[in-house]
Amino acid sequence: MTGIHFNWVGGCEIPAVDVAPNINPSDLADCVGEFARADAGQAHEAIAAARAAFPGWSRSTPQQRADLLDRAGTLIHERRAQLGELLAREEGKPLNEATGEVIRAAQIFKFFAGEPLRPGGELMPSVRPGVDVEISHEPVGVIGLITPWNFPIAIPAWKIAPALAFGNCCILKPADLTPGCAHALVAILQEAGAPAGVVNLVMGRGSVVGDALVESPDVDAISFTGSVQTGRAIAARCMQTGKRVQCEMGGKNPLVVLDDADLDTAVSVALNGAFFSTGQRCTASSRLIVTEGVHDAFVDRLRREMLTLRVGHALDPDTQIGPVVDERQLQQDLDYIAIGHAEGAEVIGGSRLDAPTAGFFLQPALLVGTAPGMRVNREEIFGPIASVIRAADDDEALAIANDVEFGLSAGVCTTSLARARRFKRDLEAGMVMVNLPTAGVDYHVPFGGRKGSSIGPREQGGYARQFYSIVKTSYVG
Ligand code: UN1
Repeated sequence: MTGIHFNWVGGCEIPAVDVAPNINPSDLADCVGEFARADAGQAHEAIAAARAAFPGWSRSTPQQRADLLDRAGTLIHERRAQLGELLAREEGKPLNEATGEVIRAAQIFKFFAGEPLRPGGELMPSVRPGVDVEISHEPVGVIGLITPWNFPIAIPAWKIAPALAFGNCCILKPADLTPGCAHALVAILQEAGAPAGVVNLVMGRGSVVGDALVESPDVDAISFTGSVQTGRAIAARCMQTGKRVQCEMGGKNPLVVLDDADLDTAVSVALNGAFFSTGQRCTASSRLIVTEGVHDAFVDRLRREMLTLRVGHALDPDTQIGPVVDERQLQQDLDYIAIGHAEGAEVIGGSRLDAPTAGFFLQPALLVGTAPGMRVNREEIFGPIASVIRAADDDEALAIANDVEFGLSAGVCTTSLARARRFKRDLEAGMVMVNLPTAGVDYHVPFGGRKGSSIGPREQGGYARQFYSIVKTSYVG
């Protein structure tokens, strides 16, 4: 990928008013390409293009929508090697994980290709004689999709695919750090035959393009994934401007390891959940809450295995943990390691690493001997850093797990069915994982959280219909 990559508005690439380089975090000498940055005027052009396309697309047949999404899924899958390499280069995920994410994006399009064809309405008699009531789902309109850098193809896919499946037009505003996958995805949708204006791409700054989408009276809904601070501000503005809104934000996900856990399972679940994808997942296990009987054995094994994880260039086949996404995030990670140390944690790992290429490499870190009230146990870090909290028993472990403002994902490792049932019931989280990592979710089932983690209906699977369509109740006499 070289040269300038332009924004897509109304089915055409539009001239760039500003461009920014997309730098590989594994190798700062590698520029993935130059990407356009839109101004507010171009964001408004995209909104107008989506509005103009809406009457046609909202009345398209289920077959037309199914065919478009199916073709897009096929093209993504065919190009998985090339797209996986692009993702690994721009975001820093190791190539196998990056390619896995591309395949997941293809699967998402294939799943949503079936959605327009699945029945969605109800018909029932009225309480009044001679009257029927129909409950149907209609497209919402023009939807602004604001996506983060950590899943640069899967998250745009799981917002664009249901938006289109249910007859909406959309404007994608990808994260500034990862425009490449978004650009490639929108180009594939054009190639697959998306009518002009149905999908628009407006790369640029959140404070310019994101704000334009949130403020515009011609945008009917916003789906956002990103930080708590931005999500809350977006949700508040959407309320004021009368928009439907869905925000997936932070997590401080607990993984509870109980005395009777299988140690091999618990250690591999913790390693994967806490450190894979460089811990840059809102579903990452950042608090490992371990009961007394297994604490020392668990920490000992986890420490040893964590220190063998190979950190390196995302395209190196031996790499298990890629770089941190950028300098700012790396600094935030190092700051939290220092804060944990100052708060009294024993810090294992966590040094900045040198590699043959200049990049943002950080050795994973385990913070041992932490207390639930420490900042490292309350604030989302978003790096390869996990803290360990010792709990006296199941009751205390559960209380600690729930004692944060977030509630996205939560895990428990146990061999007891009764304990698993109890934690499944009582963990305050949108998703509970038993003997599985807190991160790494299926694409055909609901995704989302509770408390400070989420606002609005769930994403993904059949539940996506709740956000991307609007219910109409018709009375026929
Ligand atoms: C996953 O864990 O498979 O931004 C998905 C995030 C989430 C997606 C996590 N929205 O990390």
